[in-house]
Amino acid sequence: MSFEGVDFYDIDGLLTEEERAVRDMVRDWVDEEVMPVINHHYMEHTFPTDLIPKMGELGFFGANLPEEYGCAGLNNVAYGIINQELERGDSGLRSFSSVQGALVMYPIYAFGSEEQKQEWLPKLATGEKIGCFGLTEPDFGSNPGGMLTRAVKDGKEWVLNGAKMWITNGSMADVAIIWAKTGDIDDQGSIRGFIVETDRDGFSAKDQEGKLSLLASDTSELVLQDVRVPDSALLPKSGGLKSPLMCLTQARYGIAWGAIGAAMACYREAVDYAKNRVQFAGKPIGATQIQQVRLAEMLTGITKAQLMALQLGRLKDAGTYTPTQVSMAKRNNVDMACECAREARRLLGGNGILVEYQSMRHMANLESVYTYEGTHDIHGLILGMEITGIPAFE
Ligand code: TGC
Ligand code: FAD
Repeated sequence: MSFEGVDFYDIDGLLTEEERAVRDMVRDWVDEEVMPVINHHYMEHTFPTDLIPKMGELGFFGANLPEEYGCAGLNNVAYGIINQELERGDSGLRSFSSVQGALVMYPIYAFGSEEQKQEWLPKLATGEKIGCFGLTEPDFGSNPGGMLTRAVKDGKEWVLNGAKMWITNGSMADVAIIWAKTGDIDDQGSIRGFIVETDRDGFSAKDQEGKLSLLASDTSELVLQDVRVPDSALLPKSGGLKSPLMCLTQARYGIAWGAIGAAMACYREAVDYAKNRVQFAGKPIGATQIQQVRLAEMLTGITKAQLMALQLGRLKDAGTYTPTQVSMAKRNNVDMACECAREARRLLGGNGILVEYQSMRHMANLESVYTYEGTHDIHGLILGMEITGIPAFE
């Protein structure tokens, strides 16, 4: 599939040679390895696990982390572009990579000891080990600071008890980053992160049944019942709710790019269909004003999102970006992608509900992306607080 026409403002011209090379490499890999199998996995509700080693070999996991830990050491724009191209394939594929890199490798990198980094990062970078991130609980989604999961010190061990909900990669994972309170249940400051191997006694994971979105992705519930881990499992530099929220900022940044990829796939599909589908008077539907305006709106939304993501990436590389800027991009770009997917599906008529076309798969996936990593509403409230200085969460 050609991508001419989904770069209306010559974003390519703003990229370095290395960033373009990364984009072309991931794009080709997605076309050759992901597109032929994704519908099968979506319909079977399975994640394409056989792609994991190659994703590791190509350097997708934690691609913006340093080479000394086996990572690609790319800048944040190139890292964002990887997310864009993976999500052009499927949001489930980008989710897998986001969780592995931004939510498992990043906390080990940012809050771990040197021994923890040496032990875990190279294996997570190759995909030899798979990780998940347990923050959300059944009664604490948008408000993770209320979490009930506890870690209590017992000699040289910690004992963890609690339940985590909606955990991407949960049933596939070898290791879970678990966030738990080590002090009073109303003390957000006592939240610490733990590296928990999933084969420890008392740890169990169960697939989330009944999903209608992100079907080619593992989403699970975790239960920790008197799970004992050594003191060395504690991420020593983690402290307070701020630590998991810092991880979310990394993942939200990747999503701001990823959503553009899903939107690009839907737009391309809609353009091709509009030019070829003939109704009334032997003319393609793309000759009608209503479909042309529909396509114009999609391309405008994508172009604005591309510019936002690129500038955010440049700010991140300069070390001057803020979590609130990430919130704006996650919120805008995912919303834009939801609109694009829905409009593309509608343009395709009856064919739009079939799995051999991509738009409805992306449309369903993007409903999860709209909700996870901070819902659209929560990012609106984060922005509102920045603008007014008044928190409106309660
Ligand atoms: P609040 O008092 O505002 O903040 C506590 C401390 O954290 C700091 N902070 C951040 N730091 C870095 N990045 C961010 N994004 C940050 N947001 C806040 C803040 O400055 C403060 O620092 P300090 O030094 O004063 O202690 O905390 P709050 O309890 O009022 O919560 C605020 C709120 C609602 C914004 C936060 O709880 C939130 O973001 N809620 C949304 C939860 C969420 O996004 N969950 C995602 C779970 S993981 C997931 O969905 C994975 S999907 C994976 C996939 O498949 O891709
Ligand atoms: P709730 O917080 O109950 O929100 C319900 C509704 O109320 C939403 O519309 C929300 O915007 C709104 N709302 C909430 N608070 C307010 C308020 N103060 N003012 C106005 N409106 C409000 N979590 C992890 O920890 N790890 C993962 O790997 C992970 N993967 C996920 C994968 C999938 C497919 C999904 C769907 C979720 C995943 N999550 C994960 C959880 C995700 O982060 C939460 O679903 C999300 O944070 C929202 O929490 P909730 O579902 O409990 O909704």
